[in-house]
Amino acid sequence: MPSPVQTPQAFPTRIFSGIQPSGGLTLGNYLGALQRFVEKQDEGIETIYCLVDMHAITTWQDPAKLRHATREAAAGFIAAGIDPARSILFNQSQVTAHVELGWIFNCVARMGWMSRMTQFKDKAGKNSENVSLGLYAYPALMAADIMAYKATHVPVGEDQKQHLELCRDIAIKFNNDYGVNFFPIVEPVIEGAATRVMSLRDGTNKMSKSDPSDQSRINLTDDADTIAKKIRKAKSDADALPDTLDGLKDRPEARNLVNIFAALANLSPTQVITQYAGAQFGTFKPALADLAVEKLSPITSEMTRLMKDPAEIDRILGAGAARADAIARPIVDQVYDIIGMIRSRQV
Ligand code: AQP
Repeated sequence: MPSPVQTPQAFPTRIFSGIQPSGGLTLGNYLGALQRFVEKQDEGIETIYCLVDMHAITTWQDPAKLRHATREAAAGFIAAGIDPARSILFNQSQVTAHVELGWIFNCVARMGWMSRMTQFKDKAGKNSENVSLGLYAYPALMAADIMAYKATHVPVGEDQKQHLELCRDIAIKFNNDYGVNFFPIVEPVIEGAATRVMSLRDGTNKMSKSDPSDQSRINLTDDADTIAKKIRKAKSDADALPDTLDGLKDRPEARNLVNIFAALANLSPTQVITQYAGAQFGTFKPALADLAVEKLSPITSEMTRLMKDPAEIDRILGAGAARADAIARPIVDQVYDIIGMIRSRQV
């Protein structure tokens, strides 16, 4: 019987996070995740960012569109400020350690844990018999993505909190099952004014790349006119903005627009509400549209420029994958040794 070892061991701070190239990046991805990725990189922390294409195929993807979306997401990361020399930027399928550890974690995670994942319930809906097994197992692969690097911190939007709790449970169970203190217990980094950006059509639904309505989201590829139009048409209400955040309690669409403003302007929602107390949406929305265009247009233009050279994007992803593999391979090899796999193949 292995003895549970829970001696706290210092793991060096290492950031890992990913985004699925299951469509174009949205303002939700940008404010909830990408902005944080850039901040962490600029703080000088070791940062590893991954386009999780293996997660994307948990729902069927047209191969040509998947390739395009992966390159476009890479362009989005770079345009938003990720420097491939300082951060490791790559696509998941080029580093096989992820799926290898993912399988091992499938054997660690419990069915009961997976069944409680609300994102699976939301995505599968009434169709749970017909969705892929991969969609169900997704959070175990996500835990492997993080643990293949022994990452300690994961910047994410609010919707990923439960998956990170599962990652912690898997790491704890692995450490206990094998009597080791091998994996760190990861900390979610959920920061900023817009950790859950909501749909522009319905303030109770998350803004999502896969929402059938393009009007529900701002894409990082939208031009200035489209961004301004989508914000002007965003669902709101007939009341003026209140003078405290409490006044937005039952006004999800208004709250969402205030949060988006705050995140884009690098202010707190309270500062925005103080500035716009008493303003009608006829005043607030154009101000928000101008701000969004000012912040997003340079990113869109740079993405367009980068997408003209897909071979260069592929080169960056390949170089990032080689650096990622150099970290993950020895970790996964140690996992094989811990769990009792023979590794005698000559390389
Ligand atoms: N609306 C959002 N607000 C704040 N953060 C968000 N994120 C996604 N949507 C929002 C954060 O972006 C990171 C990458 O998410 P993902 O694309 O890998 O998966 P997702 O959460 O399932 O995003 P989508 O847009 O809803 O994708 P689809 O439609 O393909 O399922 C995560 O950190 C997430 O929190």
